[in-house]
Amino acid sequence: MLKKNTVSILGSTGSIGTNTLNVISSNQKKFSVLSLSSKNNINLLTKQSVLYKPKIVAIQNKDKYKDLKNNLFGKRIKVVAGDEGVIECTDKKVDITVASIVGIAGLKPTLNSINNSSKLCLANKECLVSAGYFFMKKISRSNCKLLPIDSEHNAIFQLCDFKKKNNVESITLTASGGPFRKHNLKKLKKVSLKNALKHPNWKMGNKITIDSATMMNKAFEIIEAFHLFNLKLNQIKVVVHPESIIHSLVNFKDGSTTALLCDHDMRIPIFYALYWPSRESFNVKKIDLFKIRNLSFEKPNIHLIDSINLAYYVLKKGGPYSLIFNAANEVAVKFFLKQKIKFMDIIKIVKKIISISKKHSINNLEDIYSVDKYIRELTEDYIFKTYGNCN
Ligand code: MN3
Repeated sequence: MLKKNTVSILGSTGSIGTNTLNVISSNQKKFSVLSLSSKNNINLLTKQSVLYKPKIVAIQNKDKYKDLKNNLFGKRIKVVAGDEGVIECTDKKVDITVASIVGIAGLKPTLNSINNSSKLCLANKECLVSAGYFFMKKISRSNCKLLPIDSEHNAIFQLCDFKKKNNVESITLTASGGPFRKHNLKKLKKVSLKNALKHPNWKMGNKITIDSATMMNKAFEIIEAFHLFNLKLNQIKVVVHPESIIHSLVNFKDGSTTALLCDHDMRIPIFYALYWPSRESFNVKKIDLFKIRNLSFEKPNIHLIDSINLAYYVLKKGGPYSLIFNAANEVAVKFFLKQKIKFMDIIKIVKKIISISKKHSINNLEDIYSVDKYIRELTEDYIFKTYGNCN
């Protein structure tokens, strides 16, 4: 019998987590689940645990520990809780870790998983956006192979052997442009929460859906690409491609450009990452060029271009500015989701916080957390002062 690959999923109840389990269930002879973790969703975590029989499950919200423990009574599954519990899930040797916790909360467990995983399939953006230099240094000193799951970066990974990077002139990240790619400023100012949560192509969590609408998501992806592939700023380009069929392109020095095409289904990059370095068949919708007929390309909406420009700006400024960028955006999005600020305020607030932040020095992980915390408080204060009491 074939030896199964063990898999740990950090953030198993979110969109990437559930898609990962969906891929795993298509070939349970190949994979066995070692650990699962979730922030809050004990109902789904219970279901997943019963189905996939992990050795250990973690619920980050300690208040839900007792209920989860009761749900899994007699199942021979170790139940742990809190941040420590999530980290405990990464303490055992494992073949594959899928890191899909949303936000800065994913940083510590993902960093810990580098010590114990042969392969790290990364979906969490903050590891690269907030702690890119730190994270990549740790990867380069480890035996852990890093595979990006984010569809654009997964495409670039598939297209190019970055050991021969000197052949590459630049990369082009594609962006769907979100639901407001054609909106003028007047319309953008009136965008409702409901409309901002409707992404034309991808079904994702709320935070990333809003980030796609503001184009902040593409800005974070520029930062991700910068660290993942060790590129210069002028080597990273963005094109709006509303059909989301081309997932990114590599432009070689000799004039050739290669592109990766597939349906917009997150299970495809997840499948690729889980099976890498081999390729196997996957029962998923394959693209039909005769049905697609046309692929189109546009410049980003001029009224949202500030988001993209911020990525280049913070990378140029260096140090902790990407961290500041991310923290300020996370807070602004939180207030937009609570309908306390307007859609276009998100970009305004993030720009403002970046401009008033002083340069913090970052020497270790604790510095990253303390700057992150400081910027979140600063952003909240700023929002309270500028937009009134938002409680
Ligand atoms: Mn993406």
